[in-house]
Amino acid sequence: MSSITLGEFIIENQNDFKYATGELSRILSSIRLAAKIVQREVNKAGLAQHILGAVGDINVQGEEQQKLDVYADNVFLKALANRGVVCGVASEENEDYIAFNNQEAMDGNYVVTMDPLDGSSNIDVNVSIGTIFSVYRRISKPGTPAQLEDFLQPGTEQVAAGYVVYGSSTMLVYTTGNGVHGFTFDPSIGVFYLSHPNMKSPQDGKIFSMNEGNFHHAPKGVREYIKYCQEIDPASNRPLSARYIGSLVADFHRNLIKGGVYIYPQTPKSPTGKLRLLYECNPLAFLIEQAGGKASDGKNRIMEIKPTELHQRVPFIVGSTKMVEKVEEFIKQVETPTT
Ligand code: P6P
Repeated sequence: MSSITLGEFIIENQNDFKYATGELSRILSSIRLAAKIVQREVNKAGLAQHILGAVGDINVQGEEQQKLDVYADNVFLKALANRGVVCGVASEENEDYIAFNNQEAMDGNYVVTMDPLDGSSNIDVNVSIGTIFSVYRRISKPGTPAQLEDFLQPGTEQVAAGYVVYGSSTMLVYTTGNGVHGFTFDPSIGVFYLSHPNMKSPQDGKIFSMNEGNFHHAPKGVREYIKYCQEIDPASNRPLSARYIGSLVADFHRNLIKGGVYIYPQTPKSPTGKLRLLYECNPLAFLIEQAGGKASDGKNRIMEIKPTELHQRVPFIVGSTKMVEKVEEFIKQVETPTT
């Protein structure tokens, strides 16, 4: 493993960033700090009964808030609020966006969208979970509180995005538009080391990830694709393998490294899809495109969708370019059958 730490890497590469004023470096450093704190709690969650179990509150997604969800949200908010470069945060755990009200923060030029602990239903069964984040430059006037318009920007406006996967090891993977770089945490000294420089998504793969409990309710084009994956055709390496952890960051991370496609389509329970555009789909779309892959809603490039609300959901197909395009092809065939 490289001996370059995340901190050194951020500093060494901050001039790649067109607004290189050190502000983005400070944001990434605050995310690094928060990730270390959350990692500590996630890794002892099995022991720390005071953390486990649902708060009992229901978050805006209608899901029971696990205490670790709430804890992670607070840790990231505090880390971001204290750096004076972020004026506001939109988080899965909060119905409205949070506009920091101290003057130093209001002078900040950036906003962050985040899912502080995605896949939290897996917390008490010891399955990998993750944090997902996006960074945008604000649109509203510096020196004033953040506004809704700052958060409703298309994903093409992201200046940075990344995730932390709390798994067999903890990794932080991010991009500032100059490739995707992965760092592995060494808990013995509390440092993230560069372990996966310049990550690239294989253009094709043998893994498809979908909750096949939704199979019969998914759009026909998606059903046709899943059947295509299951057919026997050695010439095209089929059948493919189904791998679905039920934790987006873990499924995404595996597919990014090995090649694969993750599909969360429209379902009767989630007629516009389950995953949220602002803090799940857009950050992962930025990362996968930077790694040479693709992300769409089945027809449109995820990052070109203009958000209309904070917790907007979209159908999400993300991963190896050839696999995403195959899904889009099946969807198109069903919608525009050849005569
Ligand atoms: P289902 C977790 O709640 C999440 O947002 C993603 O991490 C995960 O991929 C998906 O939902 C799982 O949803 O409906 O398959 O349980």
